[in-house]
Amino acid sequence: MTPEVAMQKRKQVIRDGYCVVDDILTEEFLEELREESERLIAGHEPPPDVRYQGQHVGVRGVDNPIIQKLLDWPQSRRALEQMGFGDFESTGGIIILTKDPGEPALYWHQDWMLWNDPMSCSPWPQTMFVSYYLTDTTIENGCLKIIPGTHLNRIPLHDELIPAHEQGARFIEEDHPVMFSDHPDQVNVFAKAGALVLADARVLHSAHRNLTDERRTLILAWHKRPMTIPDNWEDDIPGVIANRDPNQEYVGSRIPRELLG
Ligand SMILES: O=C(O)CCC(=O)C(=O)O
Ligand SMILES: [Fe+2]
Repeated sequence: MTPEVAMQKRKQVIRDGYCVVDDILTEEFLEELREESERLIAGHEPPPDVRYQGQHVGVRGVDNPIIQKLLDWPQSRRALEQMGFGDFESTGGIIILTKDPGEPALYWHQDWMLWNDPMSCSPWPQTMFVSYYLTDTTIENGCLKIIPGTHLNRIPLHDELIPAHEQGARFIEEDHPVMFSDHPDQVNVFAKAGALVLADARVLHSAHRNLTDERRTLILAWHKRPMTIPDNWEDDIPGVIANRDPNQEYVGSRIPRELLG
């Protein structure tokens, strides 16, 4: 990435809540990840409640050298640094998420779990998923959809959603009219295999159903930065963050209340 492109991607993450950086993984490493993910999936019995996310296999780098190699992948590290996100660290593991042929869509959700913490309204990202799709993604095979800007700004959909994952959405019906809806502002995120898809945990996202006869596999690695104002932040800092007490404990919550504008 040239410095200009990196700056443009950084701005996109801050403004829209996501970006895609092409050509991060080599074809050889992708092949290794395809084989390893198939091996891990074969030894896994998916619990029925995660069917909207697919297999949902969690693997820690300390337990698997190929996964550790992905978490340490120099091109990904370099891309994060070039975008000014060098203070993000992986949580040490990944989740393999699949959509097998015919499997349903993923519901609208966001993944930030600290909505009681003033840091929730940071104009910079605090938690991001670093995702790699192992096949090219299209509407037909279940690509990601994102509603740009929803990490910072409330839209009516926020107040109509059932909270993500274990907090409710795993147990909804496949024809839920809101959770699986199309939104006029949604963007389909087409990712080439080996690209890095970066998104702010707060942004509203979902994925299409897989209408093809091939499995769509995603390896998702959560990354976090410290609960501080970034050293390289030059824009305004919200008052609630400037005055935030770092020693206070905030009860976790997946529901955006007053801290989402
Ligand atoms: O399947 C995808 O493309 C996205 C997965 C996701 O956002 C999640 O499981 O939280
Ligand atoms: Fe998600």
